[in-house]
Formats: sequence, C-alpha cells, structure tokens
Amino acid sequence: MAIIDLRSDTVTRPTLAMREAMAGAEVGDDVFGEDPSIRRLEEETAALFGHESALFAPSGTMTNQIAIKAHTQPGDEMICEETCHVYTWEAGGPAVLSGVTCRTIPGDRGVIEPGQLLDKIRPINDHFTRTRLVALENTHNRGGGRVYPLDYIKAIREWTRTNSLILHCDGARIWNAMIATGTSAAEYGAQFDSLSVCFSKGLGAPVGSAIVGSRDFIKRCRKVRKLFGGGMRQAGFLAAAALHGLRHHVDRLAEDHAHAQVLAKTLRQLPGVRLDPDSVETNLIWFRLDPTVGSANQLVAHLKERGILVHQSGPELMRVCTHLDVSAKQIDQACSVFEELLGSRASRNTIL
Ligand code: TLP
Repeated sequence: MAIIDLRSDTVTRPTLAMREAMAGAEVGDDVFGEDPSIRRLEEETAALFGHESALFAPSGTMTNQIAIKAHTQPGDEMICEETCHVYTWEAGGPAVLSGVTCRTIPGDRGVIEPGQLLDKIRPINDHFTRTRLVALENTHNRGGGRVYPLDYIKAIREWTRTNSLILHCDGARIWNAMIATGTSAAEYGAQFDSLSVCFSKGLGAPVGSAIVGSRDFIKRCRKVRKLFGGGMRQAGFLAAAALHGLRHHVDRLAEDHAHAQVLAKTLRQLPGVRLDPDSVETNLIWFRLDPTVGSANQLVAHLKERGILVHQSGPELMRVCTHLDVSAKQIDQACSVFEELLGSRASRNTIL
C-alpha cells in the first residue's frame, strides 16, 4: 500500500534531479570554510534576503537557537508568541542554551499585534531582566500556517528599532509566506536583524537550514554553531540539495497551498471535525475531532490502516500538511478516506 504521509513537510525525500545535484556537488571541509557548495548556498541565500551573510546548519531548531545565543547574554529576555516554535517545540532551548527567559504573548493564530508589545519592555532596574529580542514566526505553524501580515511586521520593526531591540524571524516556512502573498524575500529580509530559513520543509531538501544576517552577527553565529556541535565537514552534498530546492521548488509551493484548500474544504464538511484555526492560508491544517465522534488516537489509527499518516498533538488535535511528495491524486484519495471514516452516519462505512 502506498503511504500518503501528511504528517509534515519535513518528510519529503529528494527528487531525482535533487539527488543528481547532490551526487555532482563539489565539497570541502566546511569547518575550515572550504566547502564551495556550502559557500555558494550561503552567498545565494544571503543575497536573496538582502543581507550580508548567511550560515548553513543542520536544522531549523539549531539555526533559531544559534541566533538567540548570538544575540543575547544570559539573563536577557526574549518576547515571543506563546505557541511559537522557538519557545514551545525546541526543548526549552532559550533557557537551556542561552540562559534567556521568554516573555510569551497570546497571539491571534500565532500573530502578535504591534499594540500588544508597547508595555512589554522591562524598565532598567536591578530587579528586572534586560528585554533584548523579539522573535516572530512566519508562517506560523500552530497558527495554521498563517502568514504574518507585512504591515504588522513593519510596525513591530519600527518599534524594535526605536527601542534598540533585536528582531528575529523564525522563517522555517517563509517561502510559503512569499508565495501566498507575493512578498519578496528581500522585502521580508529588510524587516529583520536575522532570519532562520529551512530548506528541509517546503523546499524538499533532506537536511539543512540557514541563518541570515550581518557579517559580524554571522561570524558570532559560526562560533556558536561550533559550540553546539553543528560544524559539518564535507556537507556540500547537503548544500547542493538545498540550493536545488531554493532554485526549483519555491514557485511550486502554490500547488501545496491549493492542495491544502482541497483538504480543508473536505474536513470542514465532516461532522465532528473543526478546523483550529478555521482559516487556511498556506500548507498546514490543524483540526480537532469532537470526542463524541471518536478520539484522535482512534482516527489516527484508522487512517494509518488505510495508508494515511497525520500528525497528532493530544487527545483531540491533529495536523495535516501538504508538500512536494503528495500529488493531487493522493490528496483526492486522502479526502475520500476522511469522508469514508467521518462522513454523515448514513454514508459512513466505518464507525470510529
Ligand atoms: N517543525 C516540525 C515539528 O517540530 C513540529 C514540523 O513538523 O512542523 N520553526 C518552525 C516554525 C517549525 O515548524 C520547525 C519544525 C522548526 C522551526 C524546526 O525545524 P527542524 O525540524 O529543522 O529543527
């Protein structure tokens, strides 16, 4: 049975063309700064976002945490949205790795309104931490792949600048935001001191992320990457895959977004299913199952028996994600299975 894996866009396997690019990659020792493929990827990524420099690293978690450490001193505070990845899903990285406290703010589908920030800077006083950094996530994972509105980002940028704070973007899926809105990488890049961007999600590379920022900042990041054990040697094979994704897989994200709309339309119509949030802007759909219909455990197990994998988060909450390895035909198949399992009682073949 062919598996339709909707758990995450991290599950994609390299395409044939990507594998060919990997096989032909020129490589060297990147800890010595001698891997030509990594240097090319770093230069191209930095230029795309209009920044001076970039640094390749094994994961988005590592690039976010390197950026936080390079921007802060122990005892500093970072402001972020309460369900964001850097705070919720990175194993307490800011506290463990950087000695940084997080001041979390409730968002609307992951988005903090600029006005919510105005009273959040701690006064300079012996009692308080130093407010140092603000981190935004675009698109926002738990916010249902919501795109951060550009006018909000600009207003927050203005406020951080006026108050000498640093603004970081967790742009693991910034490519999806670019395609959903037509905003260029350079326009997003201009709003932030640093961005973490992932090649191993929508762009389909097997491994790898980059931090983008000023030359001085990236120099500090390089040292932190070494400290975190993220210095790789002949990793140009991975950079070649990332570069292939960057050059060939950005525009096609529109397909993933269209597929997500098809899935969302089906899920919305099913009794007992509630999208959370209801709006779907890119490739992520979070949804809840009413416990009177069945548990997420049961649904996940029934879907798995039929070859459909979804991500589960707790007793009611699940996520499906569209990506390069799921075709339009497979999306239709997945919709049919959801309908078979959860459609109106009259037409339902299986009761959870
Ligand atoms: N997110 C993963 C899981 O950790 C939840 C996923 O399947 O979505 N920022 C954001 C916004 C992310 O969603 C992720 C991955 C990361 C950073 C971390 O990237 P990796 O997995 O490369 O460390």
